[in-house]
Formats: sequence, C-alpha cells, structure tokens
Amino acid sequence: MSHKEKISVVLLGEVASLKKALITFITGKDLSNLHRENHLKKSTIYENDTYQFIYTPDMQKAQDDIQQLFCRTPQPDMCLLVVEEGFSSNDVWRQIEALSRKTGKPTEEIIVVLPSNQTTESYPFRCCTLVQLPTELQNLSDKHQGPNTARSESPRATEGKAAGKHAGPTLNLVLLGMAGTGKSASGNTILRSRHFASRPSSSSVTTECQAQTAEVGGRPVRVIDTPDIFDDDMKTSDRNKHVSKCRQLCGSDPCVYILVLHVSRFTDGERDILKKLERAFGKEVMRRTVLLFTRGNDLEQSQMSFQEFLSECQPDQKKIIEKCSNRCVLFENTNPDSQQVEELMSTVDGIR
Ligand SMILES: Nc1nc2c(ncn2[C@@H]2O[C@H](COP(=O)(O)OP(=O)(O)O)[C@@H](O)[C@H]2O)c(=O)[nH]1
Ligand SMILES: [Mg+2]
Repeated sequence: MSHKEKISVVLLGEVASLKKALITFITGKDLSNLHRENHLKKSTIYENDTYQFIYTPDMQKAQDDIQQLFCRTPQPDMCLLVVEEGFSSNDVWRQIEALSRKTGKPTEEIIVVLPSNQTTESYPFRCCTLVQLPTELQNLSDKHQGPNTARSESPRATEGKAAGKHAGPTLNLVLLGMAGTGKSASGNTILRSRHFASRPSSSSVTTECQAQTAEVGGRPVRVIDTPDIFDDDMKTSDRNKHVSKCRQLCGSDPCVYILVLHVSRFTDGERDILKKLERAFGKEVMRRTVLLFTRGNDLEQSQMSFQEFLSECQPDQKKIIEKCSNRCVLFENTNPDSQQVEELMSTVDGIR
C-alpha cells in the first residue's frame, strides 16, 4: 500500500495518554517515552502499513492546527474523539458541535471512542469502544480497497455492494417524523418494495431504526426508517439509543434527513420539531433536511395544488418550510409512482 493510499485517522481529545494508547493499541508503536511537551504544540503523524494516525494537541490550544487538517485534500478518512472515564455526554456533544462548526465535518462523521467498559447504546453521538475500534477501522479499510479485494467483508460493505456497482459513497436518507405521518410507507415508495412495516395504528408500528439499501435513480441509497423519536413521552435514554443506532446505520456515509409530515395534519408536537431534530442530530441538520409531505391525494381531492398548500399553511408550518430553505416534496404512497421519487432525489441533489 503506497503512502497515499493509507487510511488517515485524526485523533482528537483532551487526554494525551488516551490518544497515545490508542495509537499503540492499533499500530503496536510504543509512545510512552515521548515527551509530553512535544504533543502540546502541533499535530504529529504515526503510521503503519495501513493507517496514518494524526495525533492532534489539545483542542483548546491548537484550534487552527486542527482546522487546517480538514482543509487539506483529500480530507482525513476518519475523525476520532477519544474521551476518558467519567465523561459527560453533554460536554462531549458540545465538543462535537464545536468541532463540526470549526472543521465543516458533519457531527455524524465524528466518532467518539469510549472507554472499553462502556456500552455504545445510550449516547446521542456516534461512538464505539476501544475494543470495537479495530472493526470500525477494518470496515473503513474494506471500503477503501474496493470490491475486488480478497479481504473478508463487513456486513456494511456487503450491503453497499448489494446496492449496485457504482463508485462513491452510499447516500443515507434518514426518515424522521411523528408516528403515523407515513415514514415507513415513504421508505417503501423510495425503495420500490414493501420493506418496512406500515399500517394504520394508534401506537407506533416501527419500534426500532432499520436500514435497507437499494439503487435509487442510479445510485446506492440507504433508506433508514425510524420510530417516532419526537414523541414527548419517550424516555431520553430510549431516544438517545435510537439516535445512536441511527448514526451507526449511517456509518461514515453522507446523510440527508427527510422530515415526513402529513398534508392534512399539523400537530402541537410538530410546532417545534426542528428544535427536537437539532437536539438529536446537531445544529447543521436543517441545512440537510428535506420536508416530505404525504397524502398528496388529500390535496387533489380538495383541488388544491402543492404550491397553494405551501403558501396557505399555518404560520408555524411555514417557518419550518422556510428554515429548510423551501425544500419540500409531495408523496402519495398509495400510488408509488417513480416521478415523486425522482423529485425527491433532485431536491436531495440540491443539498449536496
Ligand atoms: N392515503 C395515504 N395513506 C398513507 C400515505 N402514507 C402513509 N399512509 C398510511 O398511513 C398509515 C401510517 O403510515 P406509516 O408509514 O406506518 O407511518 P409511520 O408511523 O410514520 O411509519 C398507514 O396506514 C399508511 O398506509 C399516503 O401518502 N397516502
Ligand atoms: Mg413506521
């Protein structure tokens, strides 16, 4: 593997000894004798045949140095934030948001490396333990090497191949919204198969995040269906668990969030839905959100065009539309024709 082909991994975090331990764990290089002062000033590269680890100094002291790492081409392949025992989930999330603002890296692409005794289920950010890290790196390495490699493949790499022979990352479409708005039905329309359970119910039919990959409009797309994570009655720990699962399903691929709404219904719980969305997926989420309105036939029956509907809807709903830069599409899931999916994909393309 040539120098250029190495997988570059940026290591961030306040505790130097943890970052050094991680490099030792993966590369076998013993960094324990290195002077601490060297690490306070600038980034340092440690590598083996496969990986190039970019050790960064304390984020507070080297903000510009870190920012520059993300300005170069190609961008680092992976960004790890190493945290110590007893960390605060809120502090870590704030660090992720600050890093994302500084570097332009989406929050979902920053992976938190937790101490090995933690479980990854209950956090609102993407994470793995030190013990799980080699698998994450292996997945990345598999992706890098492309489909003609003899290496064993991760489930995610296999899933990607099932989506088609196209180069480039799989695009994640994350379906979000209140229960009964038609997330699962819209997922099925996009996938052109009845993959997700969808039926009338007073309680949530979808109880876990699920992903299915298919070729949509000639490109690999991973559709992620979610339960109603905006339900005010949901326990925070359960919400965090779903968000964390959703991030895991997205992997390091780009994400577009599809907020599913119902043309004939706008509930109190939806008034501040963007705030809830931001809390779950980070500040930049609105820049990457498309509003998908279901039940297009209801408009047809009232002889109303979609444009009329958008201009006449409630003020709070209008604010949501404006905040998402008027990226709106109309679906009728009982008539899953491909034109509505094409419109969705061209709106999604407008974001990227
Ligand atoms: N008429 C009509 N019904 C829809 C549409 N989208 C979803 N539904 C129905 O609404 C109900 C709830 O849909 P579902 O996909 O399970 O909602 P979810 O809870 O958001 O996943 C189901 O009975 C769907 O068949 C649509 O565009 N038109
Ligand atoms: Mg559902």
